[in-house]
Amino acid sequence: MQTPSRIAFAVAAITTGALMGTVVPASADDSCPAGALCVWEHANFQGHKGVFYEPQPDLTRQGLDKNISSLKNHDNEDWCLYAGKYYGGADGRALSGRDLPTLGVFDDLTRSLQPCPY
Ligand SMILES: [Ca+2]
Repeated sequence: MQTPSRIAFAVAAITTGALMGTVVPASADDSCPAGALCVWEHANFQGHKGVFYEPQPDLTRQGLDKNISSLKNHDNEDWCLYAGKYYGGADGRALSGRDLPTLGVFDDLTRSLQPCPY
């Protein structure tokens, strides 16, 4: 089921895509295993990558605090991204199975993330 808020998040991610740069490292690893949420520091699955199977209350330790710019949700459930550490602040929902080359208003905003509890 899709709520209006989930749809708005996906649309926002798509509409800002044209504003992003075109620098693409040839060796970038844009893969993401089944069951994982994968995030990258740059748009279009470029740069430093994080692969998560568990909730992350503080992305500082992965070098991704306020730095995530694209993601792939290959888990079988939706993941929620939060503007605050420990799942606080504004949140956005990354739908299961969705690849998001840009994150719209959530670009460089996420400080924690977890499978959505609701
Ligand atoms: Ca970034």
